Amino acid sequence: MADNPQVLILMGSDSDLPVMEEAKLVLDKFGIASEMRISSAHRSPSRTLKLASEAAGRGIRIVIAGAGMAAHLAGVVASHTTLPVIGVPMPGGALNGVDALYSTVQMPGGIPVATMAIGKAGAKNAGLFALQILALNDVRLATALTDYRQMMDQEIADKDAALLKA
Ligand code: RP5
Repeated sequence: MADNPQVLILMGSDSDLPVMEEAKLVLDKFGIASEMRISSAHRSPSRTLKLASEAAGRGIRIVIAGAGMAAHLAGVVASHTTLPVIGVPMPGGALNGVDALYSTVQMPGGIPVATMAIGKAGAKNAGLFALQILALNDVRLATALTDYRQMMDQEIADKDAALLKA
């Protein structure tokens, strides 16, 4: 378990882990400590309530919540904390994540969830979005994020140059 995690990465099932690890990878890359936990809005509601309501008191600053199917995890967490909650809809199930996308994004006015794309791209962006929030008060992190964008830009330029030569 990481010391003093700033970001709590929650997921509804261990089957979500291969996707949600993308968020942790990004946070690790930028040196931000996070904690991954499993709790379900439906199968373990009391545990979910405890994790959400105690998060701020433990020093957590942002919660990333990923769940699939009738995905209520991010919304339930958001209803029990005023920390920013970033939702990641999981792919899979009969509707391959569209159910989770709608369940996560369609929050009633008053309890926001910042919803990312379905699957690994969404989990990666959840990590980056958390970093962007933390960077508001962290110049080192803001600079690292600018460098990351420049690196992506350079990668595209390199691929374009290689394609031109091929
Ligand atoms: C959701 O149901 C979980 O977040 C997961 O995406 C989905 C299926 O869970 P398992 O049946 O694989 O545990 O609550």
